[in-house]
Amino acid sequence: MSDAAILPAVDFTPWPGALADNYRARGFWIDRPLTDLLGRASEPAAAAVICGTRKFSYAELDKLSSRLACVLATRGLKRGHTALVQLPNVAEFYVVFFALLKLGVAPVNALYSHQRLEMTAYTEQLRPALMIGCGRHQLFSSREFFCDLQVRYPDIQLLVLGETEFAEDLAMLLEGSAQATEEHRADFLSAGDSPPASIAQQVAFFQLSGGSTGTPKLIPRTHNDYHYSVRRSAEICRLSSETRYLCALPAAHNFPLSSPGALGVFHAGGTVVLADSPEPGHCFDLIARHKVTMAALVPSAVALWLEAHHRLSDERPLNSLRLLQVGGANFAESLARRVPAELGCQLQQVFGMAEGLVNYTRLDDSEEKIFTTQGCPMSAADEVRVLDEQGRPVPDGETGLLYTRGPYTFRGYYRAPEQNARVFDRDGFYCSGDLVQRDAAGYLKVVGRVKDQINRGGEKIAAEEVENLLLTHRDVQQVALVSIPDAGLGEKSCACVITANAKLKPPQLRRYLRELGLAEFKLPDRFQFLRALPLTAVGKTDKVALRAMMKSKMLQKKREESA
Ligand code: OOB
Repeated sequence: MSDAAILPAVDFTPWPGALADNYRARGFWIDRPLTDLLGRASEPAAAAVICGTRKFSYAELDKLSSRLACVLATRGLKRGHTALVQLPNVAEFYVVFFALLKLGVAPVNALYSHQRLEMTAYTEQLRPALMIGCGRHQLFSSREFFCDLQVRYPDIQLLVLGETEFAEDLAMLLEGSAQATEEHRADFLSAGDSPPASIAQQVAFFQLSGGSTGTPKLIPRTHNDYHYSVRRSAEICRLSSETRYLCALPAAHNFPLSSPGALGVFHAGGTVVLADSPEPGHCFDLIARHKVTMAALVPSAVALWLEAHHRLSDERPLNSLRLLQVGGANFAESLARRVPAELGCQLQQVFGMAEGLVNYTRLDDSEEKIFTTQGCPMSAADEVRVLDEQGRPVPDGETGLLYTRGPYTFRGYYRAPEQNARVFDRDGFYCSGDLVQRDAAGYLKVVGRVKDQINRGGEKIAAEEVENLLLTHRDVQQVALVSIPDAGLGEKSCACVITANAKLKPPQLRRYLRELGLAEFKLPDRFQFLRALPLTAVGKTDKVALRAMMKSKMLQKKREESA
C-alpha cells in the first residue's frame, strides 16, 4: 500500500495519471510541499515580512509557524482537517498559513471584506474543524457570529487573534510552547523536512473562485501544482533576495499570494512589505521607506497612483520601484502606456485566475506587447484553446472563449459536480468564461466575458448570488444584476428591479442586503426600477440588452445633468 492511502486527505478531482506523469517527468511537479518555500532562504536572518513597525525574519516566520502548528496540534487539529481563516494584511496571515500547511490542515483564506453570508457559506461547504478570525473584524468583535455557527456545527473551534476582549494574542499564545513544539514535532512538517512524496499530491489549501453562480465555490490547490506556479512565476519575474515586494492587494488573493506574490518572494529569499490597502499616500510612503522594488495592483488602483504621482512636485517616492504588475481586471491601453512614462518603472500585465492559468507579459517583451496584450501562459505545459460557442477553434486574432488545462489549473471545484459538468469539457479543459483573442505568438488579449459576473475594480461579483438574495425581499418580484461602466473601477453593479411597491427605495434594499450579511463590495451601486425585464428568444433575462439599456440611461442622465 502506498503512503498516500494511509494519510487522511481532503478530497478533490485529481489530474489523469498520464498528465500527472508528464508534469513530473518534465520537472514541473517536484513532489515538495508548499512549506518548502519558507525553508529555502539562504539567509535565515533576512527579513521575510515587514508589517508596520514589526519585522519578521525567515527564521522567525519558520519558528512561529511551527509553534502555532504545535499549539493547534495540542487542540486536536490534524492532517485531513480544514480551516476557515479570515485575516487582514498582517504578518500573522503568513504565520497562520504556514502553520496550517505544516500541520496538514487545508485552509481557505476568506477575504477580509467578506461578511456573515460568505463566511457561513464557506463553513457549510467545508465543515472546517477550525475558524481563525481577527478581533478587529466586525464578525469577531463579539462571540455572536461564532456562537450562531456553533449551534449548527458544534465541533468547530475558534481562534481569534488580536487585542480585543476574548481574542488571543499570538505572541502570548506561542510563548512557552517551545518545549511542546519539540514533543509534537512528529505531528507535523517543518520547513526543510523530507515528507512523504504523497503529501505533495494532496490539497494544500483552497482558493476562492470569483464565482458566477448562487454560491461561492472553492478551488482545491495541491502542493505540487501551486509550488510549480510559484516557482515558475518567480522565475519569469526574476525575483531574487534583493526583491522587496509591496503587498497592497488582499493577501489571500491568488495574485498577491502566488503570481509571484508573497510566496514567490519567500521562495527567492526577498522581503514582503505589507500595506493595508493600495491607497497611494500609504503605499508611496512604504515604497520610499522600505525601498520597495516591485508591486502588484489592479487597474483602478493604477489610475489612483498615476493621479497622486502627477500631483507631487519634485518628490520621487517611487525611485526604488522597478516593476509594477497590473492584473485582475481590464486594463486600458492608454493607462498602460502612462506607467513607465510617469511612474518610471517597468509594466507587466498579468491575466490570471484563482482556478489556475496565469499569463504574464515577459520582462524583455517589446513595449507594444506589454501595452496591448495581457501576456502569454507562464508554462510550456499550459494548453490553451480559443473556441467558438459550438466548440470549434477560432483563427488567431478572432474572439473566442478561453479553455485551458495544465500543470497548475484545477480539475474541479470542491464538491460541486453540477458546476463542474458545466465548466469542464470532455478533455478536462476549464472554460474560464473569458472572451479572448490570441495572436500567433500565443499572447492573449481579454476582450470581454460570457460568465454572469461583474468585475468591480478586480473584485468579482456573481450576479446570481446577489439576485437570489434580493428575490427573498417581499417587494422584489424580479431582478437582474448587470454591470454598468465606471470611470474609476471599470465596472460597477446595477440591480434592475421589478416591484409592485411604488414606495420601495434603493436605501431599503441596500440595507436589507447588508443586514443579510453580504460583503459591502457586492451591494449594488445602483438600483433601477423597471416595468419589465427584456427577454431573449427562450424567455431568459436578456442581460446584453439590459446592459445596453442601462448604459444609454446613464448617458442620458449625464447629458441632462450637464445641460
Ligand atoms: C485574478 O483572479 P480571480 O480569480 O479573482 O479572477 C479571474 C478573472 C478572470 O477570469 C478574468 O475575468 C479577470 O478575472 N481578469 C482579467 C485580468 N486578470 C484577471 N481581466 C482582464 N485583464 C486581466 N489582466 O484576477 C488574478 C489571479 C492571479 C493573477 C492575476 C489576477
